Amino acid sequence: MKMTFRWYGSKSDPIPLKYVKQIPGMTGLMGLLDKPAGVDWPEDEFKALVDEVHDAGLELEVIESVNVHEDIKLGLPSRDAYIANYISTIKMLARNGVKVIIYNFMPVFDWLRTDLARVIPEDGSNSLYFDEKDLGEMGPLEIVRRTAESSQGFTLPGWEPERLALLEKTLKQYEGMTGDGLRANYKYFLDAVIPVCEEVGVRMACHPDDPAWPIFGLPRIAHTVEQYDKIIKLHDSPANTVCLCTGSLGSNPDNDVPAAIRHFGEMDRIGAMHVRNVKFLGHHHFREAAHLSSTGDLDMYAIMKAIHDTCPDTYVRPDHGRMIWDEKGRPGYGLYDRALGAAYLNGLWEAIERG
Ligand code: DNO
Repeated sequence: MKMTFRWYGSKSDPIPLKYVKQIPGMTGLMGLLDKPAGVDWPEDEFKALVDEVHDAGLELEVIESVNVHEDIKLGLPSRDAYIANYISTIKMLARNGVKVIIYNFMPVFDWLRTDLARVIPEDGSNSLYFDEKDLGEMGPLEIVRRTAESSQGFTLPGWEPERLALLEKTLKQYEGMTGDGLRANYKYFLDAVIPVCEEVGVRMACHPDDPAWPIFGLPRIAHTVEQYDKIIKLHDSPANTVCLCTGSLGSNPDNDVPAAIRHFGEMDRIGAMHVRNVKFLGHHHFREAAHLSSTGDLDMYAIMKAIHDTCPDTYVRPDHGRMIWDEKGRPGYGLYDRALGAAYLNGLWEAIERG
């Protein structure tokens, strides 16, 4: 296992890289460049990021959120130009040492919550929260407005202003799109990019829908094991993999997360792992918990054991943390609780290895 940390770059992340390096066992980052979907990432900017990360004594082998342009997901004629940019970015990242690219194929929205700072009554910390009932009352435009307002001035992954400016138009374009239609467009994308990944030695890792069910009537096709099996078959290759996010898949109690890890781990189809815990509060209603098993509903030992047994060399990062100790930061991406999460996951790992 390689323990890593999501980091947004020194211009936008208040956490100094030196602090990340000081978390015990931290080997590198899941990094990103803050670029709108569809853009060919500039090599000079990326090289500067690589140098900065290496100077801090960390690796940069995983990149997140190379976002897929909506025109690709919608299957519009303009998709070919965006796919060409995507391919150029893949080649550039590979030239600069990247091994895994995490992306998603969710229409319009990336992850979604109805409250970014819900107080946890037991200890006064706060965390990301979702209640479908609140969503019903809000509607897509309202949820976007609220999320932007409560993001503490930080851009959130998947909630980039350029994308949201077009929201109304994009929602209209999806009218009538079915799961099969979206999958066909996904295949077109994978058929173009996966051969390039094979050639340059990069793996694409698809992040699950979060939460793990359709929202606002939009089709979503990556939130169960069966759906991921289909995705893998769309273009069967060791470079077509899953970013298995325990908290996203685990938001639906019907998903057996350790079994899912074992299923894809045994097939060598896990490119990266996001590891966090979830507390169920009712139907389509949950909040994010501390990483410790007993504070939520996922069995974190079983999750780490499944990684250990089936994909021990994969990249892992502690996922969203709570906001604790009065830290001010990007919701879900503070330093303190993610550092505690990494330490806990490393502790489980050591016990599994030695036991
Ligand atoms: C949320 C993140 C996701 C993930 C993207 C990958 O907090 O885990 O935004 O990075 O879905 O494209």
